Amino acid sequence: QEDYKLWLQYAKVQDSKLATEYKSKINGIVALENSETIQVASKELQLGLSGLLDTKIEVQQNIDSENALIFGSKSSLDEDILKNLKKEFDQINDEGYIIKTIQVKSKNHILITGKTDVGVFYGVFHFLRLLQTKTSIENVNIADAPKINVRILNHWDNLNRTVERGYAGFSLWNWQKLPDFIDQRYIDYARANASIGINGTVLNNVNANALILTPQYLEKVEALANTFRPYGIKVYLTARFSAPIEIGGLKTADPYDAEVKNWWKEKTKEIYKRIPDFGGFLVKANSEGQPGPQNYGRNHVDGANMLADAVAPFGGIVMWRAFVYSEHDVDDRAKQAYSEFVPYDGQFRNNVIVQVKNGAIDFQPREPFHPMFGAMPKTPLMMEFQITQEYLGFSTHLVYLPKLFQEVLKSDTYRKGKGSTVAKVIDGSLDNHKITGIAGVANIGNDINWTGHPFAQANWYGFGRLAWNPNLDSEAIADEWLRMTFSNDENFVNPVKEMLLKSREAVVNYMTPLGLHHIMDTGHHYGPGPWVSNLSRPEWNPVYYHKADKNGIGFDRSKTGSKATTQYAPEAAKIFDDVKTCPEKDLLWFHHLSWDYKLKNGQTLWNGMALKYQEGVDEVAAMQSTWNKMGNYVDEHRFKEVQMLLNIQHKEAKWWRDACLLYFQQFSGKELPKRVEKPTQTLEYFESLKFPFAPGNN
Ligand code: BDP
Repeated sequence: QEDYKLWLQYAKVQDSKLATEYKSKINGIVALENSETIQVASKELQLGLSGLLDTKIEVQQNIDSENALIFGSKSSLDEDILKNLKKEFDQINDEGYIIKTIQVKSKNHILITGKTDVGVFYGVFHFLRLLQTKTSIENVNIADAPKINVRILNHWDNLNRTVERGYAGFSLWNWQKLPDFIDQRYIDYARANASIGINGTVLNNVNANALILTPQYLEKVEALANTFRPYGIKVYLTARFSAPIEIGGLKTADPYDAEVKNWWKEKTKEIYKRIPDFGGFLVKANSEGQPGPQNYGRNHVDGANMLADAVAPFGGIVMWRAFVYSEHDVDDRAKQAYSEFVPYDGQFRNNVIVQVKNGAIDFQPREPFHPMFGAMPKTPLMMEFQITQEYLGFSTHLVYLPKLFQEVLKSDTYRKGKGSTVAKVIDGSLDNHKITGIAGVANIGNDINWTGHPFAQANWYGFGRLAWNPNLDSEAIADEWLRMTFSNDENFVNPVKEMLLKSREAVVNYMTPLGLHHIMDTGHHYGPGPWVSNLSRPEWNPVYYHKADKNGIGFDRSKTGSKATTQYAPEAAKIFDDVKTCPEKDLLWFHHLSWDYKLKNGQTLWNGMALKYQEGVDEVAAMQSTWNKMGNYVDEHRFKEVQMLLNIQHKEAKWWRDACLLYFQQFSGKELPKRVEKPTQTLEYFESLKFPFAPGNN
């Protein structure tokens, strides 16, 4: 089925001129080595080329004819080839690659090489992408390398195969059948990840279960690690801080306790004995009920450094999450992670990297960049994006997330003057860090199409591409994804690309325009719930975030309010503090404003907000009409699926608009502007809706 194959469809090249060019340049393929990685690269090339060129390409032992596609790592190259590649090799790191037309004995060939076999493999995928996206391979000359070292998926998968915030079925990991049964899915998962340069995977939920660290499970983890290794993917696990008690029989998990330290050292040794290239641990500690060092009067540094010392002898790392907010002292939840972590700058071991969500609250449709980025120059920080759409309509709504990712990566922290972007913080270039990382909370499950919504595949793809190079443009990524996944026909690519690029703003508009946030319903986070005010912790309630009353709406985080803006560099703080310079997209994130406040377009805040909600609904209608014209370019199955999903999205966009506007209207006391459709139900009706079957909420 097409949707299982993701962006690796390898459909026959339709353009006959190009097909002729490709065939003439690829007479046969020659592997210079025989490692496991080169073998899977060779298999991928054969699969890809046989589909794209609709003919079997011979595997040759030697370069005897002209126009061979030669691939192998640097160490396998002859001196006369090598001497012409010095400049290119200088440009790339260990995971980079070179794709170049070369001459051997005055005959032309295409060479794919790199410093390591995995680099070569990435080059193979890039080469296939050229053919998948209609690019000429006449005189190719490409040298590329990843800008971030740890490019990793975080699976929030539980051992019972439910997936926290997962909307694409159950976990891929079949713990019952492992280690002996290796599902083809694991291999296809690895291929898909390798094709976009993802080189790590955390198999289990950050709300961790210590059982994963028992020998019974480690045996299964080992089998997965062995499966993924040829594809350049390292396995990581979450470490439950209380594991020494739960599975180690100790009385405490205090990081100062000698027995506890020793337990982790021994446990780590045991893991590395099975998995010599084990990546390390991801830890959620003292957050939302998870145990951590604070249970013993210690702090994040104590906890992280203990684990770091355990993995250091083996080259492992610890990814320590900064997603913390305590229930005490909540004048502003947005300030808590910064307040708790920034004072520790410089105290973490050098194999600890602090993992920070893109914004200070929690994966909202839009958040300003997290103030921690740039604020801890002596500590490497890694980005945590959420690919799964917990707050953006699950796998029912079409939202192209690379737009969101790019917006965050391009944000200027001003920490070292203008141009100190978040991308430069996480690629290590701003503060000269050796370890760099970016994590995406996976949207993958065992649904046939992997991600629930066929278009959610683009978010997995786009995450990987931006992890490789955070400066890539989300539009270019959309272009290549569409071509690889569906069709190269311009009549398809252009309108659907536009639909993708507008989709993120559409969702912001019909859910949380103008900087609103966290106004979704309780628990499952699906659908509107701006009225919710009954939860035990104040900062769990939507009313805490929008603060609507008859005087206005919005959370004042400026210097007249919670002063969260002071956590940004002065230049950024100044921009956010002043309503005149604060970007309107973030207005109600930083300011509480009267309903009559005049927006830049001259509308009052109330009218402007209502019109944004309407705009969001209209944008979804436009997406529907675009898609409805695409039947000729897409297989019937995916065409119909997307059509049905867009219909739901349209219905639910109206639900968001009507529920939010009716609710806020109680405070504004104003009529809806003419261009806004009249709600068809009452506020009471919307408040009464319940979703007992929402997935991912466990
Ligand atoms: C929130 C989710 C929750 C996660 C938590 C986290 O609602 O399920 O456990 O983040 O990131 O977004 O730890």
